[in-house]
Amino acid sequence: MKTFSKLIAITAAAVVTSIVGCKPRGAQSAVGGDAAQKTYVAPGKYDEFYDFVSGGFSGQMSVYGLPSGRLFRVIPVFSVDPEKGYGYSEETKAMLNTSHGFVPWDDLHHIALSETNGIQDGRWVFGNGNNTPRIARIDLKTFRTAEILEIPNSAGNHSSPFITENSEYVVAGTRFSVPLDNTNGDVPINTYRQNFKGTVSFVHVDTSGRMNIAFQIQTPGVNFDLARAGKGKSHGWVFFSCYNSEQANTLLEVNASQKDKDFIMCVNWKKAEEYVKAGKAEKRAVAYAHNVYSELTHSATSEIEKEVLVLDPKNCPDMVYFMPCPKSPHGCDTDPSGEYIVGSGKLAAVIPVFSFTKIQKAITDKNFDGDYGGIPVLKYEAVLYGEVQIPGLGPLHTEFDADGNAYTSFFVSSEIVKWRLSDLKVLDRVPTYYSVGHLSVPGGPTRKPWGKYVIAYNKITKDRYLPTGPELAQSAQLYDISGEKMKLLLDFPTIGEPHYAEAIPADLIMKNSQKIFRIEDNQNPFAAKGDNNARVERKGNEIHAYITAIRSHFTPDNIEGVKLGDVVYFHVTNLEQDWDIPHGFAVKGANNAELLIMPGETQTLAWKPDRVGVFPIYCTDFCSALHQEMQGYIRVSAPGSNVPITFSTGKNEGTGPIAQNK
Ligand code: K7E
Ligand code: CUA
Repeated sequence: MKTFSKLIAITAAAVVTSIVGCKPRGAQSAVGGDAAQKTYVAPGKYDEFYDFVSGGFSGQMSVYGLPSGRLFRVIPVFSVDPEKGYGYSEETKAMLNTSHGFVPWDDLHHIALSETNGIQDGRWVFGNGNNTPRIARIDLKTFRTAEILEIPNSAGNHSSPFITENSEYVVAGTRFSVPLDNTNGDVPINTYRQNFKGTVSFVHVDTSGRMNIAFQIQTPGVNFDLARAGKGKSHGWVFFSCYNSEQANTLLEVNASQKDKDFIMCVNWKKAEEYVKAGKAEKRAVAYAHNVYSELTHSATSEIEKEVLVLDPKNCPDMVYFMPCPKSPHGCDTDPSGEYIVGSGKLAAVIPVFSFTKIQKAITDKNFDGDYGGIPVLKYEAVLYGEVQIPGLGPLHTEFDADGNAYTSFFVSSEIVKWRLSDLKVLDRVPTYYSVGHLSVPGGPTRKPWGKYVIAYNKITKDRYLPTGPELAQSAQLYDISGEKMKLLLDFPTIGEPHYAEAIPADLIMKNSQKIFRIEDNQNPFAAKGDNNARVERKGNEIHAYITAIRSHFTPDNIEGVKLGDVVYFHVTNLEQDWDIPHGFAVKGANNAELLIMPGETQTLAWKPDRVGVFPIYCTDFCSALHQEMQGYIRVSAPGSNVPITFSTGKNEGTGPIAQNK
């Protein structure tokens, strides 16, 4: 084993040396000779971490192993996915319902793993829909989207979904301020300052994972960008960065970069809870979808909720404060102790670090610098712990290790800078290839960072990969942070544009991984729990085919009596009770996708035949040596035909000699 990995290391070093000629100088010097050894996970061995990576404008989330960078799974969240039938099957369509109807796409930026006592617990991972404001919860037993909640009074759910220490809340701050849903939205755009408002939402997560909007806080019309919950001593608070305190509504590039400082908004959510209890929140009429997938019925339901509770800081003193933060803050990150809040002004020359203790003191002393839209503004000097000087250009996001160090990404200068929280001294910097956005340390946003690695999620790859036409691979880079100096270990391409990611030790998740769904528990009303329940029924112009699938046939596999103008619902139940034996189901000409049905599950494909004829059906997932035999036929007759409904498996064989090809 030892010699083997040595060999790998030598080979990798040779490869690196042989390609330096066509690489920028920094690229090769950044890779250490032992990089291959440190990322090599031998065949049959497991990775140490699961890495959940946002898919940006793909609307998906993807799951990689670390340190290998191997892709395990793409989880469709806000996007339809033909691979899994998600958003195409009748059972999953409701997951993508919104108050705007069916929205089969979104822009997923941020990942939040559930926490207990500020430590990742491996139950769920949350993701935000940035475009049509939504928060999704993925169940990590099944790696499937279990719930999607739309956020009303919001337009651009970017500052989301950041989670509190015990998963009490995931938050959602609106990127765009807009006229609120219960007001007349038909106003001139240049009445922004009069009519546009911001909101931040606190979405409660109960012990089963179910989300509901506990309350919203109405704010002045700024753009909320990112957020982090307090932890430890700052538990009970959430910090939201915001820009456009100028309240510009056009050419924000210039007009929202006027002021020397924008804000981090500090929200005391324990106080907010008290105000809600005391009846200070106003009930407002809104409409938003709440979609839940049940593992018992194997189906999603979508309800439109009609009301939300809104707190106005004007009526709720001591709940919300603004803290000045230099020039258009983006990232807003809290350290493992909860004492430090790190702002990252995209256009700033320093990284301001705020002290929670000082924030509390400034509040007690009323050390304010006036107010902004009626909300007290804390004095910058009074809450500042210090500034990291000359760190780099364009700081975006900061993560932490367990040893008191912070890692900040710099988009403009394309680097990761390591600095120390105690004295704000820069300790190390490494280049990224290129233009890093978020970065992520396993457990980095929690009270207990697991450390070991920092991963850069890059916006541009230029020459790092084989060219693939006009659009090049998106990419991540893995760095070793176990020593004093950061060391580049690996590049790996990603699905969609990666923004944020969170990594978690594999054993916190793999032990809970679901293997099958018990067929006895299947409560899908269209399930056929055995071949004797398989049948085809006509209801007006609907044909319901209750089909079972088991290696390697469908029951029934010959269906006749369908007429043009009918809609056929194939309700396919996978009778297997073995791990890793899904069956697929497809029919020629269907205007949707396949079904991919897990063991014990029922899924439904709706098909409207467009012509008379005989159509093949088949299993799409290679399930046995006789997978290719897992097929059948469905006959579609003319509208007036008198062909009766018949169905069977193994009983309809033709007779006579094998036909000659004439
Ligand atoms: Cu910096 Cu949308 Cu978190 Cu991307 S955001 S990088
Ligand atoms: Cu079932 Cu292939």
